[in-house]
Amino acid sequence: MPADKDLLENWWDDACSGPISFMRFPMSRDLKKADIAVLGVPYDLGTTNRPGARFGPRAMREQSTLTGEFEYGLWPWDYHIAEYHTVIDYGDICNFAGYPERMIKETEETVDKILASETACFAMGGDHFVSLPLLRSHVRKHGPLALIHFDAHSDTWVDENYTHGTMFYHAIKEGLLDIEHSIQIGIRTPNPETHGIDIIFATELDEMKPSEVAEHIKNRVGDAKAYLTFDIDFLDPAYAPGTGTPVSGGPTVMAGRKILKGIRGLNIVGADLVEIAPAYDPIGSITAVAGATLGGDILYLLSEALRR
Ligand SMILES: [Mn+2]
Repeated sequence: MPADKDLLENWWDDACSGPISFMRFPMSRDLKKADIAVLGVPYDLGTTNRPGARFGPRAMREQSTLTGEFEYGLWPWDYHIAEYHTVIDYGDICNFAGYPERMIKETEETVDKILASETACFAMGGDHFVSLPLLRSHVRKHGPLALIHFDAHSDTWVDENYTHGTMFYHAIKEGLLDIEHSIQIGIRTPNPETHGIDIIFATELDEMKPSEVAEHIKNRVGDAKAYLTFDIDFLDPAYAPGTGTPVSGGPTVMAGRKILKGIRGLNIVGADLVEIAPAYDPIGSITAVAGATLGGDILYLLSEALRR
C-alpha cells in the first residue's frame, strides 16, 4: 500500500497535545485502508500476582505520543513507517469485564477480521494470557507459527487453567506453535519443562552481546513464519517496575531494543507487547515509556516483514 502522505503532512507537533492514539496513528476501524492495525486488549484476569495490566494499552498510547511525535520516525530506525505503510489504531477489545470467555471470543473474532483483510496486527495487553486468543487467530490465517518470546517467565506451566503463566502450554497442546523454530529469551524463573523450545536464560543473555542474541534468534527461527510476543517483565524491574510479576536480574531497555532491531528481516506476521501495569510505576511512567518505545520497534519489525 502507498505511503500515508496525509499522516506525514499533518503530524501533531507536541506530545502534550492532541488526541491520544498509539504513536499518533489515526484511530480508525477502516481495515480496507490499513496495512497494520494496533489493537488494545485491556484484560488482566489471568494475572497470578499484581493486577492492573488492563490499563496497559492506555498507558502505552499516552507515552507513545512522545515516541511517535517525530515526523522522521522512531530513532534509530532511519525512516517513518508511514512512508511505506498505513497504520491505524483500531482501539480496544471491550465489553468483557468479568467474563474471560467473552474476552477470548471477542479477541479472536476481532483479530480474525483484521487478518482477513490482509492487515497485520500488533496487540497491546493486557496480561500475557491474551496471547492465546491472539495466537489462535494468527495460526488460523498462517498455520503453526514460530514463537519469539521475550519474558522472565516461560509461561508453559502444565496446568489446565487459563492464566498468564499457562497460555503457551495451551498453545503447544493446541498445535499452534512451530516448536522447532521457537525460542524464549530472558527466562529467569523455574522452568521444569521446556517442551522442546530453545531458551536463552537471563544468565546466558547477560554474557552475550545483543547482536549475538539476535543472531542466535535468527538462526533458530530461520525463514519460518513467526509470532513475536514481548512481556515487559523481560526487562529488569529497574526499567519496568510497573508490571504484574517483576523478576530482578533482567536486561536493560537498550539491550532489548538492540536485540529487536537485530532481528529485522525475520518473517514476523504478528506481535504483541503485554503486562504493563502502570499503577505500579513509582513515578514518570517509566514502564509505559519503555513499552511504548519497544512497541514502536516491534511495529517497524512488522512493517519490514510486510515489505519482504
Ligand atoms: Mn512474564
